[in-house]
Amino acid sequence: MSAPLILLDIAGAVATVTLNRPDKLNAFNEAMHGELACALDRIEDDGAVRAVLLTGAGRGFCAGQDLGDRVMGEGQEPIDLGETLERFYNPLIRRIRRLERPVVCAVNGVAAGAGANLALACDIVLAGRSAAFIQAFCRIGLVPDSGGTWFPPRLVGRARATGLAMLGEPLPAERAEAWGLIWRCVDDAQLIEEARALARHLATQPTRGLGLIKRALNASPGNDLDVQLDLERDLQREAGRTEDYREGARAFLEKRRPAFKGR
Ligand code: T3D
Repeated sequence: MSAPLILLDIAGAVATVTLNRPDKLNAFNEAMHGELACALDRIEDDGAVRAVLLTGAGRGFCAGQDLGDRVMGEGQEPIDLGETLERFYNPLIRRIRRLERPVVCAVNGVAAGAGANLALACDIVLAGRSAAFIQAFCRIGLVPDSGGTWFPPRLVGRARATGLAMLGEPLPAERAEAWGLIWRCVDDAQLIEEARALARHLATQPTRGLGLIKRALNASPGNDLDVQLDLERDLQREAGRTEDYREGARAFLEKRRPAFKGR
């Protein structure tokens, strides 16, 4: 039996998803997309999961699409890459952005092509010092996808996003942090433990409130201030009805640590 391409480990309230094709730097093929979709199904269906950690096995995080599946013979009709985005990559990015639970990404090595943008779709991105982000698409005549023309300009500005997209140079993790592309760069040896600790912490926090924060931040780039203020009003109304808000306010007044339940 062949090894699973995605490992899913649910421990307490944290689900850890590991991309597991290390010999190909965890590049995506269709089977891996299928297994990742199943892992996300399980996570979405499991109300006890309150935080997700995404990482890669081996020395790379993810090298994007497996180009071995894209080699075309002479005279052969090109594969419709719009269709593969529609079927695999776009639903993946949408699911991560819409999952109303925090997703931490531990970028354990190179993140290239769709692999870089998969990382950027996560909520809090930690990267090992030896990791790098590469918008590798231009090197092979493609356009950044999986959010590669959406996340970078919003995170680092158009000038830097254009340089990354048109030059395809590796952006080392330290500079990615300095530019504001990711949350933090940490020593390689500490990466997975720090990411786990962060995910465990988030899993004890007001899950519904965090989900509503994510919804507000997702909507923000397309809204003007008036629309965003209205959205904040609506989401705050919802947050104000949660058990966790009741507990948070009570715990503050009683000068004790809150015990959030994610409800
Ligand atoms: O196609 C569609 O459906 C549209 C969607 C597209 C989304 C995309 O992601 S397009 C972009 C695809 N990705 C790339 O262009 C990146 C290709 N990889 C690289 O440029 C380099 O591998 C890296 C810069 C990521 C890392 O370089 P390095 O020197 O550390 O490692 P390496 O030696 O190049 O790679 C190690 C092995 O992984 C190697 O296999 P081997 O020779 O040991 O058997 C290499 O071929 C393999 N590998 C790495 N990336 C891919 C890959 N094999 C297939 N596809 C890959 N993307």
